[in-house]
Amino acid sequence: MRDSSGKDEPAGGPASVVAVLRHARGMGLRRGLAALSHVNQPHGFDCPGCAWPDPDRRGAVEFCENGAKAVAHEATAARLDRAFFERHPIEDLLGRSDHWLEAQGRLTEPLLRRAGSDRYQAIGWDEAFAKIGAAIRALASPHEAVFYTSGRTSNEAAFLYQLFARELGTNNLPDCSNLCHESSGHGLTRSIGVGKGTVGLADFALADAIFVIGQNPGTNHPRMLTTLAAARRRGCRLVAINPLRERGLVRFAHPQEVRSWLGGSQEIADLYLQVRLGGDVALLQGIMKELLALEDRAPGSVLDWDFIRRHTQGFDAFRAALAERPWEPLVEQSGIPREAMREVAELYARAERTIVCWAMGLTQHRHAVANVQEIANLLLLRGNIGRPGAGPCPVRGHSNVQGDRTVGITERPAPQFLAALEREFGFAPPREPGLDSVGAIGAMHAGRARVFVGLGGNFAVATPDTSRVEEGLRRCDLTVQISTKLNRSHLVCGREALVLPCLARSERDLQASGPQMVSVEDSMSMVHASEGRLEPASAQLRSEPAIVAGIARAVLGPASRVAWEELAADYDRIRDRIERVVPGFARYNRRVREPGGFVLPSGARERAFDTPSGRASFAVNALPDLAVAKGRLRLTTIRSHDQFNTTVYGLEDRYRGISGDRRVVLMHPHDLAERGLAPGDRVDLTSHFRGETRTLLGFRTVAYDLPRGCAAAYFPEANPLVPVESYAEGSRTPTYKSIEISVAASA
Ligand SMILES: Nc1nc2c(c(=O)[nH]1)N[C@H]1C(S)=C(S)[C@@H](COP(=O)(O)OP(=O)(O)OC[C@H]3O[C@@H](n4cnc5c(=O)[nH]c(N)nc54)[C@H](O)[C@@H]3O)O[C@H]1N2
Ligand SMILES: Nc1nc2c(c(=O)[nH]1)N[C@H]1C(S)=C(S)[C@@H](COP(=O)(O)OP(=O)(O)OC[C@H]3O[C@@H](n4cnc5c(=O)[nH]c(N)nc54)[C@H](O)[C@@H]3O)O[C@H]1N2
Ligand SMILES: [Mo]
Repeated sequence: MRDSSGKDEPAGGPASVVAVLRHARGMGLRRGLAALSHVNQPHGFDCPGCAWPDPDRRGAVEFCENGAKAVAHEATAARLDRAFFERHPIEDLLGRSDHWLEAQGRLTEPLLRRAGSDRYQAIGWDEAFAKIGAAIRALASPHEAVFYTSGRTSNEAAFLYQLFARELGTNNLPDCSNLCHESSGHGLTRSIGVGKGTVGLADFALADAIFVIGQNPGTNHPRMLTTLAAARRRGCRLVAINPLRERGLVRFAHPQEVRSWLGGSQEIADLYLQVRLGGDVALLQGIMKELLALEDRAPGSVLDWDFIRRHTQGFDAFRAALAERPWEPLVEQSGIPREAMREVAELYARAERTIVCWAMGLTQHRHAVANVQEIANLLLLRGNIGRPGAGPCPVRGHSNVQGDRTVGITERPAPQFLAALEREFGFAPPREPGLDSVGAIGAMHAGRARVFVGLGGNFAVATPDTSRVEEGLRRCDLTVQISTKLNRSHLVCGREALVLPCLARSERDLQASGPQMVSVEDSMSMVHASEGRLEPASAQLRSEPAIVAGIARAVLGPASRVAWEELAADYDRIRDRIERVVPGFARYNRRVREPGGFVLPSGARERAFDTPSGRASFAVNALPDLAVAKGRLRLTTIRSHDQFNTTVYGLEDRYRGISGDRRVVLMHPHDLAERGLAPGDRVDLTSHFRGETRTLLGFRTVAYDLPRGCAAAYFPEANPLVPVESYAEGSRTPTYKSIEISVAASA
């Protein structure tokens, strides 16, 4: 079996520094170190990696191994010129791996693939904008256009983008949030009236207990480990809930501390529960059942009755439902014995202040919204919300995914937001909901959506059901990708296709009024500035705000109510508009220039719950149906240590001890043996959903420490197995973490 005990090797440590230097060399060491010295510094740029916040007191080095990789790959010295596209027809590029495409370097000029042509050719910006203008104006309805956003886009670009879509007349604004934390937004809004977390970084220094559920911070939010290790050192208790024993949750050594070079490291989790895939509702209900039993034994000592009475509703129904629930299915679904649940309940009852963190392990299931509501239930029972050191903390993915939503990227805008937009700009925005990511796939496939524009991201690869998505994109009249790097979405073209190359976050952005900065919102609602410093990868690159403004003008023409050129010339003017439309941005331009920025207000943080009743709400959830047919497994898809979403940096999943191959499936040794398989065997994976099957050939088996009946494979290699109709109830997030599969030896 692979080493996943984590006993010997901590996450982080000297190996992280070695990895950073290797990637810095990849961008030319001088440009590399220059770039890294500006990451997450005042007057520098926000790390384009994850959305974990920056500490108040920053070190000279405020990035992690994987942030360094993200910067290194953005700041690479490699360039894609027009000769490259002459040499490589699209068919040839389609045969290359995602890793190879990414490694070719930065896009340098706008590209067009004309109808019937087999390759991209360079064109001018004006011609590119004119093409988009003509294609969108030719549509029978604005609802035939889809405007996708990935979460790296700045507040300024995102605000212009949604403004354009809504002046055009559609709310078709799907985004990566639909694929990511949408379930957190839904669950939290139902429970506490706001779709965001309520804690700040300072709360982690006060918490007595921290739960980390369905999240692998050692890889995906490495700077969070510094926070967790510090909490642990001062006696805070840590509970990890994860089917895989993730190294970073077991042991950590800070790569920038001398101690770590001498072998010093820090234990992370006190309790590590290897829950079965999808078993979190059962596990959390079991823990709460034990908690209520503790309260019954010593009434008034466990629950926060004052909080429950004054600030919540639905407690009696919740308690009654839990009391009736038998133990057997809770233990069976979660795979966790009752004694372990009691141990967690006791730990939780002793902690004065508790934070619960989570990520994709909870949000990408059919019952994902219920997962999030059970976390809210757990916190509400002891009043762990709206006071220091306590609260829910959905840890966001993309560095500005939260900010994009705040400034209007959503297919379901709130009426108040639309009213403010109408007041400010003088046009009537559309009221009917638009397409989300899953909806966009269906609409393109059915020919109801005919123009696709992607503001960043890699829609063809990040979404489920790859072949369905590709068919949909190919049926479009026009596909447009606004990107820094080549990826597969550029190669899955509509009748015509455009690639518009943009500035990256690390690069200087010069507009008519002078150098510009943008702003982003981190996972804890802090809005702060980001200013690129590097020379742009090509003189032809344009900024995202400038590109969006160019498209908007070309589509909407002189009749538009928005002064697009003025806004793109000076981003302060965009921020002034955001301030007048979105609550919480008062004195935006002034406050965003203060070191560290400012925090957006949230009622839940003050126990003012923006629900219909004005109270936080206990939710009663049925146990999900997790049964699979005999002989089948439940598959989850995970990130390796060497990728950022669909961008694959390398083939080294260091903490899991897997290297050289990404087409692998992790299985329990007994599940392998039961099928007559050995580690390293080639197998075919088939997913089963409503009588349909989807198959991937030739994966390699890896024996791994995870619960029986569960399996794991990498995102995005396994995406073709995920049916597009299989999504979370309520949030419509694809069930990337829960796919019924069968495994058979390859022929
Ligand atoms: N370096 C790097 N950083 C990143 C990213 C990246 O790709 N690379 N991606 C960014 C983005 S967009 C996001 S959203 C985040 C993602 O951050 P994570 O959510 O940490 O990413 P995943 O690899 O999807 O990990 C999910 C974790 O959930 C566990 N899990 C799977 N199924 C279940 C389950 O049923 N129950 C429980 N309890 N656990 C389960 C898996 O074992 C894994 O540890 O990271 C962001 N940061
Ligand atoms: N199976 C499976 N699928 C998943 C997930 C999973 O856990 N399992 N996770 C889902 C999640 S959480 C997410 S967030 C989505 C991610 O979905 P996306 O956000 O669509 O995908 P990314 O891979 O992050 O996008 C990478 C591309 O963005 C472009 N890019 C990078 N930087 C910039 C920039 O500054 N500006 C612009 N314009 N473009 C830029 C580059 O061209 C790069 O190729 O994937 C989802 N898909
Ligand atoms: Mo994400």
